[in-house]
Amino acid sequence: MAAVIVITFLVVSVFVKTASESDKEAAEQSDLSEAIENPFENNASSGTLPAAEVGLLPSAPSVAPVEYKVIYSNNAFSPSSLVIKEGDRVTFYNVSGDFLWPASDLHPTHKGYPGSDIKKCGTAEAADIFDACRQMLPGESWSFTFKEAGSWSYHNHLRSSESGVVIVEN
Ligand SMILES: [Cu+2]
Repeated sequence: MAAVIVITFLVVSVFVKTASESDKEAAEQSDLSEAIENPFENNASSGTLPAAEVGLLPSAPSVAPVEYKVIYSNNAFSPSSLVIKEGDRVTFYNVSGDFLWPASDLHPTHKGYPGSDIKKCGTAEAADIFDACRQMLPGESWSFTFKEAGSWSYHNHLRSSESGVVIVEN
């Protein structure tokens, strides 16, 4: 009887040992296959490159639009001349104590920038023209995105001798 118990114990022990070793092997194999797959995961699986590398590619798209500031104070725009790229945005800040109404030349029709016309103020098209279409209070700002290349002079519609220019390159 004792011999049967000992044999049973040995058989069970061997089985347990074998099972735990094969689990361990399986776990190691799994780690190994992950280690092999990982180096390719970034490039092949997702199809994208890390952001830092994108700019180095010759076929990379042009840089993201830039936001520029023009400050109006003391009856003048600063900078009075600004060079930007197509698609960049210019925000006019009224930091003076007066009203401000930046708009495309020529005064008073404002038709210099393509599509602009003071007659469009108050219509659905007002958002697409180089014209604030309103008196900006002290402390207010107004932004316009330049989609057309060219040299676009502008003025303060309330005092048309106050002027500046935005040069848009493509
Ligand atoms: Cu005007």
